[in-house]
Amino acid sequence: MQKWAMFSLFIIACLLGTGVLFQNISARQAERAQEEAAGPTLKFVATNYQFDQPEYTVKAGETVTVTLQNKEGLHAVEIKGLGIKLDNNNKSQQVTFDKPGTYEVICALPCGPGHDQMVTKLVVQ
Ligand SMILES: [Cu+2]
Repeated sequence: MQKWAMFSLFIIACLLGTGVLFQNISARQAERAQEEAAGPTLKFVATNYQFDQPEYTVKAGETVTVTLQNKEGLHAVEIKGLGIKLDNNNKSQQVTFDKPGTYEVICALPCGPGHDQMVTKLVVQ
């Protein structure tokens, strides 16, 4: 009798485990589908005192979701010559880059002693 009870508990635990596993997988799939639906993205991750990449690339003519993530400190990002500026109040913007070229990207908010070094590049191909 006790053996049966243990066995039943074991089966229930297995079923619960499998359920949780599948739930995780479908949640991840939904997340990925959402990202794909959002289209191409250009994400600037800012820390004290740099951006996460020395160079970013986008394709000309493509509509891109440009976002700023302040991972450390408080920064703003400006793509020079295009009039695109993002900060904590306006973290995301849809942009279609029409003109191929290399654009200077800077931090547009005096953020501290390393502020002047917060420079990166955007290449529109
Ligand atoms: Cu700055």
